[in-house]
Amino acid sequence: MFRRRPAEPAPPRDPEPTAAPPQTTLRRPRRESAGLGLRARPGGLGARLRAILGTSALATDATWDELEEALVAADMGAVTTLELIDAARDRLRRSGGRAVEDVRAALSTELQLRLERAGSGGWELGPPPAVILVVGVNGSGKTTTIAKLAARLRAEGRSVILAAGDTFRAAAIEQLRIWGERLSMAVVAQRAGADPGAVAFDAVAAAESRGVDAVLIDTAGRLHNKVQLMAELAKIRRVVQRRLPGQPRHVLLVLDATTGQNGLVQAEAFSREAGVTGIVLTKLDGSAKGGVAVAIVERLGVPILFAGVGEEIEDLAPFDPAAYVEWLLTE
Ligand SMILES: Nc1nc2c(ncn2[C@@H]2O[C@H](COP(=O)(O)OP(=O)(O)OP(=O)(O)O)[C@@H](O)[C@H]2O)c(=O)[nH]1
Ligand SMILES: [Mg+2]
Repeated sequence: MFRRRPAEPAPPRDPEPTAAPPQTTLRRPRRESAGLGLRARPGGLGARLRAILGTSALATDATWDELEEALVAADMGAVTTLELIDAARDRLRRSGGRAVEDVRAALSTELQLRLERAGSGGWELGPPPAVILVVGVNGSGKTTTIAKLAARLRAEGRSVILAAGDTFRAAAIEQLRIWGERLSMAVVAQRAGADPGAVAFDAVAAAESRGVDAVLIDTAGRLHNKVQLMAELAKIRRVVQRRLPGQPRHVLLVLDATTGQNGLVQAEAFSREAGVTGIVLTKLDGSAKGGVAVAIVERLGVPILFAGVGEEIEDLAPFDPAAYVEWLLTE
């Protein structure tokens, strides 16, 4: 799921029509295989682990202390790290292992257990139309993720409508329209400043009457204040629910991996108040740390469903805990 590719500077956000990326031939979403194309990360956790575990054949207390520091430095968070180290030590004690390769294996197992504990793969759409609400702070990658998901769904043979629920900025509506054109997909939009609930309602109604499989609703990442933002998201959910009981099927929280532990506080707020069912962790390609995924799942109890690994339409991979842990501990 991760590829070897040098990090590139991000282009400016919210392109106006003239600044839109050149029309390129859309490639199909990449096919995944576990561990495919692990990306090298200078200064990543892997190098640090090799240094720590390479100094002696047997793990000592000092080894565990150094591991603890390395995991915290990789954004795993102090609480998660302590708990993880304890669990890995326990696991080794029970197995009688003390060699450094046993330490690595124990860490790997415990990491995977934690990532899988919140469940995984829960990405069934159910009966059409499936409504997918996409939330997250501004700049986290919501709109880009919607385009990537739309392309993925279409490659699976499903029809999709995009809804421009971020009515806060005209540029946001335009950005989704551009994606709609590139993907040849219908975009339901109103003017800037319109009620996002009304946009969601229109999109759901259009999906019902046209027999569309999935509605992806973009939302604002920032309003005048947080209370307003949460109220707006709640209203969109209510509007959808009233029209289609049991929907939205998914509320995806888009989180930028490079914001590390800071992002987690915001994530908790969204998770509590917006009824988040799954996470998309974006910009893993640009994150030298990346350990935040573990802290997210531990703190929110919500599974990571997809990983954003670049800015192109195909740069979205189903989150595979085993491949992720391998990448985290190796690169
Ligand atoms: N490297 C990288 N860049 C990404 C990824 N996902 C999104 N981006 C970039 O992040 C920037 C912001 O993405 P948007 O999709 O506009 O973010 P947003 O959450 O919709 O932002 P607002 O509409 O302002 O709330 C853009 O430059 C994207 O190309 C990713 O997985 N990797
Ligand atoms: Mg956006």
